[in-house]
Amino acid sequence: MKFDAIHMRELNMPLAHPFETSFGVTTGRRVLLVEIEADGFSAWGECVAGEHPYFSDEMIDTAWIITETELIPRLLKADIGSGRDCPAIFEQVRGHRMAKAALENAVWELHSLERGIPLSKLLGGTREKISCGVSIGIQSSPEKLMEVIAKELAAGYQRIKLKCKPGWDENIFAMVRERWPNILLSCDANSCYRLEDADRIAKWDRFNLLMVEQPMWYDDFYFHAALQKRMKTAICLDECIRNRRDARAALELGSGKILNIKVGRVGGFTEAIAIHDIAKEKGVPVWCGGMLETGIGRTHNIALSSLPNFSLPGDVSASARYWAEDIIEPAVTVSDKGEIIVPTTPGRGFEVVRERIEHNTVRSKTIRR
Ligand code: OSB
Ligand code: MG
Repeated sequence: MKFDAIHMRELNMPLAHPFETSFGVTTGRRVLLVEIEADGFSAWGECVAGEHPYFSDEMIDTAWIITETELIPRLLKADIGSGRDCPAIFEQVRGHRMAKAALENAVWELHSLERGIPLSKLLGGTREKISCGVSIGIQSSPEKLMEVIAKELAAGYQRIKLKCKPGWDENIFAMVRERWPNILLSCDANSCYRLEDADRIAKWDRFNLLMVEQPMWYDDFYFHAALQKRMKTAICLDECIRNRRDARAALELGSGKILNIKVGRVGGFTEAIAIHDIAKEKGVPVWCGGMLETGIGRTHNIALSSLPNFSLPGDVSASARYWAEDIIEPAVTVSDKGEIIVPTTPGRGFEVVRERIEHNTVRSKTIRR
């Protein structure tokens, strides 16, 4: 199949609440969306690259350039059978996985619409509903954090993940564990610790955390393996897993015991599924991470989370935690049991609201075949 046109746009959307991690505070998102038009269908993809190259080496501005000048021209020239054809079409371009994922995921969505089946089914999903946790940013005070946790638990979320950094870690875990001894609790360092912190982290077993996410460098396997040997608590890898080879290498080295799969970080659904399968074969649980997505990326995450080895609660949560008004209808909601129902209608299963997308658009570009 040949595509008629691909539209790019940048949306500027304020977050309902600022989100603070060890690498900085995000108050609003600049989101690159792509829309593919073909055979009377329209399908969307969201690029999760940040405003700055702080989580990974991509950012929205680099993603925009690569999408416009390298990826879309290749895609418009190609004859595409399915989303699985995309990695080969993009292969000559090294890296830029978040940019590639936006387009590849739109191709998968398009294919699911054409076939009249839910995106989740096309990906190999088997779950009718997915288990949800929340990722809670660093707060202005411990008291404020306790309030936020209480609210999320009352809403039904099954797992609380605390963003942490030196000075906002052990003291916080102790306080939270004292009030909630039995909840599923984890932390995410976003690569902020170094070798001199290893002795301290190795003693975090006392907090009974489900996992410690990406404590060391964003590109490291070796020192994560050394740290994992010193602790019972699972290390979960996020930033350092770029592809299926990384997943295999990291698991064989013992760098972690759980994987966070983010479809943008690994370059699209094809690679995300491959990583899921490798983890499954090795008996390693995975869960779906989030990147403060709008409804388009969020619903793609729901579809991915329906695969069988997504056996731990993920970071995919309700639209309202991020946006005053999401760009899809209905917004993503979570039941009081902390679950999202996987749509059973064709495609992503949620309608895009074009007026809202237009309203938030600050630049756009159409490239035709
Ligand atoms: O490391 O998982 C992360 C947000 C932005 C960048 C990196 C991360 C996160 C989150 C939030 O943890 C997940 C979400 O709620 O979308
Ligand atoms: Mg993370």
